[in-house]
Amino acid sequence: MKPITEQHLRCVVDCFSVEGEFAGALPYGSGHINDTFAAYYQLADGTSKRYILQRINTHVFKDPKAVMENVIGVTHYLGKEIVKAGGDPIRETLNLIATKNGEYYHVDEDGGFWRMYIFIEDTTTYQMVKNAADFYNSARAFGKFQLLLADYPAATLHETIPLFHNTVDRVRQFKEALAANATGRANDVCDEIEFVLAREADTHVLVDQLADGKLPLRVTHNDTKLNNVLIDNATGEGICIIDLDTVMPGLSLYDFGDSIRFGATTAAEDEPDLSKVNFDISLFEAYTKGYLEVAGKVLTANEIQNLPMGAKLMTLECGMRFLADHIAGDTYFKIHREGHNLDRARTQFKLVADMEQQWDEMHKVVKKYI
Ligand code: ADP
Ligand code: GN1
Ligand code: MG
Repeated sequence: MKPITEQHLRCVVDCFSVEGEFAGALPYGSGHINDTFAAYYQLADGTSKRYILQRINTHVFKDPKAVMENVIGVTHYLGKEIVKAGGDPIRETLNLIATKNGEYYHVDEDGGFWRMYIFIEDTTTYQMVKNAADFYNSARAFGKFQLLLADYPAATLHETIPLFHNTVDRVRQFKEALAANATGRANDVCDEIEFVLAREADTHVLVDQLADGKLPLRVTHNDTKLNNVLIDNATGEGICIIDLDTVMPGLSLYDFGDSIRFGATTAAEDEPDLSKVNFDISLFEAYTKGYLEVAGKVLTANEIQNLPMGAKLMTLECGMRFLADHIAGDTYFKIHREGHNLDRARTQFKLVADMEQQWDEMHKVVKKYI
């Protein structure tokens, strides 16, 4: 996608209906996909206010209009549910800012898709779990998100990335990247490739149960990283779930599993020193407790039984995606150094191996909170 100049940003923000004088925008956050900025405005009373300004990654989201239809539908629905429950719809869900044309997105002259959200102040997003309490609180927030959307008309949602968490299809895509070997890098990562291929049979476990009607399709978030929940600075609670581009029908196990792969670990997702990367069963327990306390009442016995498998498969899948992108030449995830996607892939595989070693303990933890 085209680099973004200050001039370009000025033109874009001018299309949104915002009070005050635009004072500049700075890159914000550490998402791997969209271009995110904090846009600052000077108000007449001398104070300033900021907004989140984002350019949707149209290489990843091929139909950005469909993404926006989902986001509009889901945020409006959540706003109403939050009001019904006596909550604050401005802090507890994302709120889109309209453009001067009364739309919720602006398409620039290069075809870039832009949107703006109210900036939810006095919150923090963590790139790594600092303590079990934050992780527990994030679990409750993602559990609540799923409950609030339980009656959302799923048929109206667009599948913004087809087969997003279909682990069987992810293996197919992985093999495609291997066969193409666009960078020649496949030759240098034989152990990692072998690690994935040795677990190919596992990748069928959840997909097959979904096809056989043994696991229910729900409205899920599908990108439940810790940095996609805003933690309230005052209360420590997970107050708002953000990054709604992948809200689609999916499995509860995808949401549970993706949180575990990112959070129940002793190191960052991209830690190059694998001796620092370990699956942390006490963090797994904190998350399981929080998630089941809130979402447990609607989950089936079979979903609960499969929580460890959700964790393992989402971790394997993510590792496979990072490795495929490394081999393909880093065309999907943003990278900030040479070999970044390979480092990311290796942490995921280390976590998978650790989970396999602690498989029985993981099941024991789940049983404790049923
Ligand atoms: P990406 O899809 O690239 O991950 P996100 O939508 O997650 O982009 O946004 C990136 C970061 O911006 C988040 O991790 C969070 O720190 C911050 N952020 C996004 N939306 C808001 C908001 N409405 N209020 C405050 N911070 C936000
Ligand atoms: C991406 O957008 P972000 O950074 O929250 C990716 C997720 C991966 C994650 C790995 C649309 O999430 O699927 O799990 O990176 N999002 C998309 O960190 O592909
Ligand atoms: Mg994000």
